[in-house]
Amino acid sequence: MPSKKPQRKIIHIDMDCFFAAIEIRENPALAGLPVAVGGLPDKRGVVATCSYEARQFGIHSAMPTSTALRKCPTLICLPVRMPLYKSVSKRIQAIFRDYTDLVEPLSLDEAFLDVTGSTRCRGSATLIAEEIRNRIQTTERLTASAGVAPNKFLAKVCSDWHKPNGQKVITPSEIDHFVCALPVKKINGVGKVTEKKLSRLGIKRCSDLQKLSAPTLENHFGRFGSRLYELSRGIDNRPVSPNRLRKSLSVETTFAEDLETLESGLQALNSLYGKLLERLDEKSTQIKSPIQSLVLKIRFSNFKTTTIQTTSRSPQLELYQQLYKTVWHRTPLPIRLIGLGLSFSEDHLSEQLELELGEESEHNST
Ligand code: TTP
Ligand code: MG
Repeated sequence: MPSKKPQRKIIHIDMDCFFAAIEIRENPALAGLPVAVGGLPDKRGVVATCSYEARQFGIHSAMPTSTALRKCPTLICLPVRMPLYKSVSKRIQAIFRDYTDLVEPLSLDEAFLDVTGSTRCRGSATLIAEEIRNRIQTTERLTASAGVAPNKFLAKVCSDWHKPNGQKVITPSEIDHFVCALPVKKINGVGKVTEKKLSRLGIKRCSDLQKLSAPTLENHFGRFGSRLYELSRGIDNRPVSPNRLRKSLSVETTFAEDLETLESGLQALNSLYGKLLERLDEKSTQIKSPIQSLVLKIRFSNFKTTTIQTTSRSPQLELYQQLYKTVWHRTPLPIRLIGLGLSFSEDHLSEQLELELGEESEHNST
């Protein structure tokens, strides 16, 4: 048996209102003003993110831009400039990699770092997080927040704690005290529905959750129940995986005007299919397993959303068209959004993962 593993040191870094902060940096006259980045109101776009000044008006990500403008008529709405944000993202990730190879990006502005083995900053994760945030500030003129903890779950909760431009550390001895007081809605995966369900069971905080046995939680929440059992005790053994394998990929578009006919829908689907192939090509290095199914997502004019899928080993336009016709005949309503997705075989993923872990442990034992 291997000796007891050292307590891990995980950092979660999350940039503050990332897209908006970059736009404000590019045009300092916008500083202090309510700024949103996203789709335009006449195109029925939604807000991707907004400045803290805009958040004070109740504006948030995914809100229709037209609603945001009603809440704050002086809101400055800017279009998304993805290539610019990607270039910043690349540079901040290079800073992360200066401290450890174990960097797992979650999105353009967010990553987990495992610095357990790092000798930088005298091996102090707290100092590493501070130094990284200082470097981002100096080189990019942007602020980031960080969480430092013995696992991913707690590190992510902590990076949000003193946002913006703050950081919070939880040491191993503080875990119990911290999680007991933690509201369950802070647990990643507990959305409005689960929160309500828990609330009906009289559960508001993790200390309440701790009173339920694992089987009881599994009865109520299935597999997520056993995860709740662990997370409510501050336990999370997921490793930081630098080469996280992709399980799905999708593209979608919301139309300026609802599509009223089958033909217009099929036409839109054809061009979206082209985008899907482009994206598949872009992400090819992250995909290590075969395609398992094709997924079509449709949102109707009444905002009801449906998804339908079929098994296939390759992205085929004809199959998406068939799925589309099925939905159209089932629900003949104007269509607001079409999404095309691919899901990759999970069995293969776990085989791949085992293979990689096997190689790693072999490496460790030599
Ligand atoms: P977040 O980190 O969720 O948000 P944020 O960085 O804008 O703000 P915070 O200070 O609260 O961290 O997302 C990072 C970027 O991803 C965000 O700037 C824009 C983009 N994004 C979307 O495009 N759509 C979304 O629904 C969300 C949540 C984010
Ligand atoms: Mg962020």
